[in-house]
Order: sequence, then C-alpha cells, then structure tokens
Amino acid sequence: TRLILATRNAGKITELKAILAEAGLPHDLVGADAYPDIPDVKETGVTFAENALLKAHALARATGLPAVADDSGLCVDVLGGAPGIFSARWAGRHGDDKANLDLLLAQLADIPDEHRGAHFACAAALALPDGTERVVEGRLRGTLRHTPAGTNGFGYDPILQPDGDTRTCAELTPDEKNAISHRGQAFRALVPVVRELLG
Ligand code: ITT
Repeated sequence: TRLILATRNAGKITELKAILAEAGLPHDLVGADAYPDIPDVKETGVTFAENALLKAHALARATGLPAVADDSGLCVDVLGGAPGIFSARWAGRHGDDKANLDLLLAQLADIPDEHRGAHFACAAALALPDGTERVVEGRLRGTLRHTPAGTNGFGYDPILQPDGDTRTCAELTPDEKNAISHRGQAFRALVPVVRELLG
C-alpha cells in the first residue's frame, strides 16, 4: 500500500525515507509534493502533536490514503522552550533555515555554555482516511554551540551538539543522526503502529 509523507520539507523527506526503510516498513512512500494541488494546512495547533495530526489528517482526507506527518522543532531551555513549534519561521519567513539559525545565535550570544541546553522534538502522526489517528514523540537532548559547524542535515543541525558527542548534528553522518535523533526515535516508535493498523 501507499503511505503519504505529509511534508514538503526536503530534509525531513530524506531522513524519513531512510528511517522507515531501515525499520523495514514495506509501504510505498510518496512525498506530499506528488500532490501539488492539495493546499498546505494551517498549523494552528499549540503543540507538536496537534500540528502533526493536522497535517496527517489533511493529506489522508484529501488523498483517501493513509498519511504520516512530522512536526518538529528546537526547544531552548533559557527561552522557555522557544522557538518550539515556531522553529520553521523564527526569523519571519517560513523555511528560511539560515535566517532562523542566525537570529537564534544572536539572541543567545550572551548565554554561557552551562546555560545553553536545548532539545530537538518531533511528533510523528499517522492518520487514516476514516479519521483513525495515532501520534508518538521523540527527543534529542544537547547543547547549543556559539558558531555553526558541519554541512550535513538541515535547519538547526549545525548548532546542536547532542549530549555524549563532541560533534554537531550537521557533523554526524545521516545514519548516525537518524540513529539518535528525535525524528528517528519518533518514527521508529510509529512503525509498529503503522503495521498494526495497515498490516
Ligand atoms: P512541513 O510542515 O511541510 O513538514 P516544515 O519545515 O514547515 O515542513 P515544521 O513546521 O515541523 O516543518 O518545522 C520544523 C523546523 O524545525 C524546521 O524548519 C527546522 O528548522 C527545525 N528542525 C526540525 N527538525 C530538525 C532537525 O532534525 N534538524 C535541524 N532542524 C530541525
């Protein structure tokens, strides 16, 4: 069966295809870009889980196929969890990863290393055309660097150094990142749920 990946973020699509293939999901994964006529849903939720469910339901309803969605972001301790669900548009324009990262670094310029704790969060949602829904979450804890390092990954990867490593997420190989990431954890937890509901 077909399973729609309800995201237009290229970085996420690459990671999700690798994570779900590695987990042995037998479904034919199709990105939302295969359905250009379906309008983007407004992310009006106040949590990652609510927004992931909104995206998954919108695609499942519009296509008549099961859909999975990812809502994710960076939560900074000294900012009370911001940017959080606003991570993709922190500097104003949706999806401008460089501007978002530069603004966040400027905002944290005076914060010393011992107070630079943060985590990536990901909610992975599954929705069926009949309205059935499931959502699970994953987190990756780390500290924020003062200057970006590395070219792999996307978004805030060049500034988050996972706990227990000396490299940023952008210096990990894709496989290394997926093995520990918020997205890897969330979607690996979703796989048995997909199997249970879709066979
Ligand atoms: P879709 O809604 O189409 O899935 P989006 O980019 O708008 O794409 P989100 O609203 O979930 O997705 O925003 C996620 C943002 O959080 C993303 O733009 C990154 O800046 C950041 N982010 C999420 N996961 C990340 C990761 O693994 N590494 C670095 N940054 C990440």
